This record gives sequence, structure tokens and C-alpha cells, in this order.
Amino acid sequence: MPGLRGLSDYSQEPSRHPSLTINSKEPFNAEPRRKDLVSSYVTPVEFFYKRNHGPIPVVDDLDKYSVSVIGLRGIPIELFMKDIWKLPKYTVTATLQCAGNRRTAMSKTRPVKGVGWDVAAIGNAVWGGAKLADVLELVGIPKCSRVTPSGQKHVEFVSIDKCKEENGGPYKASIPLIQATNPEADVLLAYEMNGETLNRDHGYPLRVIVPGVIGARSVKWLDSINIIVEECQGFFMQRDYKMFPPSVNWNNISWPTRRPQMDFPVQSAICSLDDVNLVKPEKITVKGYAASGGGRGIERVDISVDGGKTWVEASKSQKAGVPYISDDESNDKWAWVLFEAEANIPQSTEIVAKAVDVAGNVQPANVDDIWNLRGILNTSWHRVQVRIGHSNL
Ligand SMILES: Nc1nc2c(c(=O)[nH]1)N[C@H]1C(S)=C(S)[C@@H](COP(=O)(O)O)O[C@H]1N2
Ligand SMILES: [Mo]
Repeated sequence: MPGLRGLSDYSQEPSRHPSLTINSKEPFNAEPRRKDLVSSYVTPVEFFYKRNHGPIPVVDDLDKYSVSVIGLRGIPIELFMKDIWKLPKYTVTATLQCAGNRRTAMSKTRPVKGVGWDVAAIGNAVWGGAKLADVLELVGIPKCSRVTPSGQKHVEFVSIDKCKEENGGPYKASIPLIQATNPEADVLLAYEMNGETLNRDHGYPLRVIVPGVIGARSVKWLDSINIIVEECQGFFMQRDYKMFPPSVNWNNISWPTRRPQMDFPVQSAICSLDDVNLVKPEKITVKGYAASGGGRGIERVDISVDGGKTWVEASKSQKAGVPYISDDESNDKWAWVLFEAEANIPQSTEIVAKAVDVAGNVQPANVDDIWNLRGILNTSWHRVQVRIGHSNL
């Protein structure tokens, strides 16, 4: 592809904020400190988690960069940035969460395979770009199409990065055609993040944003879009990012028996406290985030300061000055809520958070019940320990 180039080594990585916790250096995988994550509703780009499977590609010449749309009437259609910029621009506030968020905690039950993450493989950004539904209409696919006249039902996104899981080939994923062509699904080809040009780490010059769905389907550094009959057969759709029951191990696993994970389940985590905290016997503030997939709002966040025996409800917020109502149109439906509760801590205890979405889905109490060998979707109640004491002792 002229204009955009995949690299085979890590000699041209961008610079990153020094406070990030690096979970893997090459490929670069890093997350912010818990307290930085909840210091604002919109996550600053430098504090947004970075999840990569290979070296970050480089743009040699933006004018030459184009996305090929393949699968229609035999000939690829080339879309240049000027074609994308001409389409109506939408800004969508959407939370991206890696399916591996909170994996480290799951690995404490039994070992799992994958990059370890604390609770911050998630972020909320204002993405700016063209709607995929408009782009597909431009090449002749009508809005809200379930299937094309030639029987294609999926839209595949192919990148240019070299991933070892793909034997040096690019990262790819697909979504159903109906989601891609439905303007209400808000799937974007994004060129901006928080009002600035997308940076290299997050997919410059163009990435897909699939709101409400695990981060793995939001392909960065887009090279081509294929309109296809079957869902993408790539590694990250077929042999990764699938949820298995606790009984499945590496000896009895059968990948085709499970669907690729799409929507993410209801999730929350406390970010104002570490796993183990030494506090003075006084009121403390419990702050964190809650999010659900599929555009489902957060109905409630419950906080317990006695290990889950009794609960109080936390307050929730998104935008300043706008009260958050779980199913209201004034909300950012694809975005997380931040929650806050004050608690008196008379003795050493366990503080717990659990969220409920508008469909009444609740986080499971124990990580053991949802343990899976790839360590994905750890949405168990988030528990932190507090010990009463004086930090100068
Ligand atoms: N081309 C490409 N796209 C990709 C990935 C990747 O490694 N390569 N990682 C995916 C995964 S698993 C996640 S969680 C998100 C992370 O996006 P971010 O780095 O902008 O936070 O990008 C997705 N898109
Ligand atoms: Mo991910």
C-alpha cells in the first residue's frame, strides 16, 4: 500500500507518557495509573491504554494513502483521505475496552494466556470521522443492508501491521454487514481522537471504531475493507477473543465451537484505591468507572464496604452539568459512567463495586465462575482491601 507502511521491527515506535505501566514492551502494551484513568470523563490521549500486536506502522505520504474496498463488482475501489473527509463528520463519544482488561486478577485463580492487564485497559474518547454506513453507501451498499445481492453478510477490516499471531501478516477482524451499514450503530472510520488528528499509537491515519464492542474489532491503521460472505477467518476472530467455559483447557479446546466475542458485558472497577491500601480511620472516597456493551446504559453502581454483605448506591456522572439517566437520550450511550461514593471505614475490610446495566445484567461475584483459559472478560465484582493504619508507620 503506498503511503502507509507496516514495519518488521520496533525501531520507529512513537514516544509515550512515562507514567504508563508497560505490560509488554514489544509489541507495546501499556495502561495508565488507576487514578489518572478516572481523573476525567474523556480520557486524555496520553493516558489512553495502548494495545498492539506488532510494531506501529508509519505513514510515508498521506496524499498517497488510500483504503481499498474489495468485493464489489470485482474491482477494488480506492478511497483517499480527501474522499473520507468529504463525507459528513460525526463525533461519537465511545468507550473502548480490551477484552483482556483485568486479566491479571483472573490469572490469580489459575494461570491464563495473554498480556497481563490491571483495570485500566479501557478508555473513553471522542472519536471524529465518517460513518462506515456513509462510506459503504458511497461504494454502492445501501443503508441497513443485511446481505448484498451476491450474498455477502460481513465487513472485514484489514490493517498493515505485522503480527506474529498471523505469521507476520496484518491484524484483521470483521463485523456483520447490518451493523456496518446501520447509521444508528455509529461505527466510524475515525481520523480524530479528542479533537486532534489520531496519533500513531491509536491508528493514524484511519481506524475503525465499533462502539459497544470489545476493542479487538476496532481495527487500527486501516488498509482495506472487504465485503465478504463468511466472517473474517483471521487469528484474532477465530483463535483468540472467544469466551470459553471454565472446563476448557489447552488439551480439550475446540475453537470453532465458540463465537467471536463482540459486545462487552457489564463492567466496573474502583480506581481511587489500589489492590491493598493503608488508610486512616476516616471517610474515604470510592471512585471508578462502569460501562456496558451494546449501547446499554448503567442503571446502578453498588458499593460495599463489608466485602459484599451490605451495599450503598454510588452517584454516576458523564458530562458536567447533565444528570445521568441510564436510558435517556441526553447520555453518551456508548460511553462509560464515572461513579463516586463516600464511605466510613471503621475497620480493615474489603471494598467492592458491582454495576448493573439497563437490561438488569449484573457483574458476577466471583472470578472463579467466569475463569477462562485466555483470561478475557473478567467482569467479576471488583474487590480492594483496606487496612486501617498510619502511612508513616
Ligand atoms: N491493526 C490493529 N488494530 C488493532 C489492534 C492491533 O494490534 N492491530 N489491537 C486491537 C485491540 S485487541 C484493542 S483492545 C484495540 C486497542 O486500541 P488502542 O490501542 O487505541 O487503545 O485495538 C484493536 N485494533
Ligand atoms: Mo484488546
